[in-house]
Amino acid sequence: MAFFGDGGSNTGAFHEGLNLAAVWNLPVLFVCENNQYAESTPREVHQKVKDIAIRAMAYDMPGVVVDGMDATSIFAAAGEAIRRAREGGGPTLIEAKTYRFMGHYVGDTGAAYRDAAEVGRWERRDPIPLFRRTLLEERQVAAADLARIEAEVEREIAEAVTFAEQSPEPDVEDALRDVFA
Ligand SMILES: Cc1ncc(C[n+]2csc(CCOP(=O)(O)OP(=O)(O)O)c2C)c(N)n1
Ligand SMILES: [Mg+2]
Repeated sequence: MAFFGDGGSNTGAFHEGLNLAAVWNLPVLFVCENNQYAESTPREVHQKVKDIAIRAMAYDMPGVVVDGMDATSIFAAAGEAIRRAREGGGPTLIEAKTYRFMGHYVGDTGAAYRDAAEVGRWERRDPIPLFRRTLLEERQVAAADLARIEAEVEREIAEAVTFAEQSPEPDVEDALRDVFA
């Protein structure tokens, strides 16, 4: 599975990757997290297509648009693509339409290029509370079970932070490990 953004889908590597994956019938999921901005550039300024998923057509692979705020939809779309890949059906391009609530980097509030009303519209569809509601109302999951899972995750994160802080500094050579260039 390869994850990238709407901006990333304009680069040569994206098109070359899809082309080769299609030609070699590789078991790959290309997952585009379309959050409507490439850094601070709105999507309509940097690409003309309405749906990035249609770019799959140029490489003769399935392209799927999915509601990136809805975990259940993503699970279903990914499941289908994974099944196809495992059965030898080749790669799939999935475009998840979503949003970035914060800025692009620490120090970027996002306020310089997005108005509060737009951010608010997307925040109302925040995938985490949305999925919580689905679990409580449609799947009849008990609120106490969600609270217990949340507490477990909080503890796991706290342990990971402690582990990181107490671990020795990495070696300089580690900076180049797993880097392909
Ligand atoms: C080939 C290349 N061109 C330009 C950049 C500079 N750059 C860094 S992030 C970015 C925008 C990426 O947009 P997107 O893929 O939508 O990711 P997001 O900003 O949503 O995280 C750009 C142009 C880069 N890192 N690599
Ligand atoms: Mg983006």
